[in-house]
Amino acid sequence: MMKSAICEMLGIQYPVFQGGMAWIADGKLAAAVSDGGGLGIIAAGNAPGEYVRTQIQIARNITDKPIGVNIMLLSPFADEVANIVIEEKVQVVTTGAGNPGKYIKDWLNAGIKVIPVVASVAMAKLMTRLGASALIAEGGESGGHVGELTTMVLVPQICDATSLPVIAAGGIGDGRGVAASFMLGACGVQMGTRFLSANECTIHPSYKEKILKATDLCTMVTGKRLGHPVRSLRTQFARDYAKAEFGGMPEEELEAFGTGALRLAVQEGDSQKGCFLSGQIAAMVKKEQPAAEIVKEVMDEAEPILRRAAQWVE
Ligand code: TUI
Repeated sequence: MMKSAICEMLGIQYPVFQGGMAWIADGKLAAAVSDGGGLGIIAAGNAPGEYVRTQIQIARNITDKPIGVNIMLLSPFADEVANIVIEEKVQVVTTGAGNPGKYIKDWLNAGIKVIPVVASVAMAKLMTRLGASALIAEGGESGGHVGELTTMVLVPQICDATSLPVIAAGGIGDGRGVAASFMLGACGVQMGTRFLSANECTIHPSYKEKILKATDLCTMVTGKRLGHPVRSLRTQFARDYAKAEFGGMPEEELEAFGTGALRLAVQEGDSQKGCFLSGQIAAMVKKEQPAAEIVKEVMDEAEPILRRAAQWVE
């Protein structure tokens, strides 16, 4: 059984976070992960505060274990959600796609553990100075909004730049990824794509099927021109978007092209117009199973790998 600093800090059994995937990570999925001993995280995405409050309450009705909320800082409702997590006494807040600096003091004063996603050393240092509780170092192998650096390169540099516990994210899909993350200096992992196949994950069946059928080269990054690069499955929509992006479509038209595409993928499974966010590990997702089983399975796989690692120096 592997325990780490993050387990102690948060009172969780396994150092496994479920990523706060917009439109996907609801109260039901988060509760299943937390109930399984990991940290389930509700995604606020672009949703209004009251949606997030409802999801927190749904999770609380399923589990009394700690849960987290991920605040997507580009959301027009970020301020509103920032207050709701305080009112609802959420145990952990993670943030993505920006600098959460203006909220950190209030969250810490409310007793919330604050764990920003960082994609650079500069942001890691700033968050450390502002009193963050831990950091998630997310490499560009992840699905959704991606930074420049890979997990292999980012995690050790973030570990060198901070004394806080570091959670590795991006490109982790099984126990080998967990073990490698610990080798890089992390004391926990966050996985998103792997949880898309969880029984409790309520995405459209055709989204799940696309993930289960994915192969190694199935994802691509679009959106660089508008400053928000996003990794998704290489579907018709992603190809069309890339063509428009490089073909000189005016920026406002390009913006409109992408609007609503996440919802269409998650709720309608729309293969033509949906944007199916996915990390590069999609090809490693092989079966549907309970979220709790995923948490336990990756940790059970990691343990013997880390034990065997000693053989290299014998
Ligand atoms: O946030 C994510 N992944 C996401 S957010 C999302 S929804 C979306 N909607 C519209 C446009 C774009 C995305 C889908 N997936 N991951 C966490 C993450 N945060 N990855 C990278 C970062 C990040 C990037 C820059 C964190 C901080 C940062 O700081 C820049 C600055 O200086 O403000």
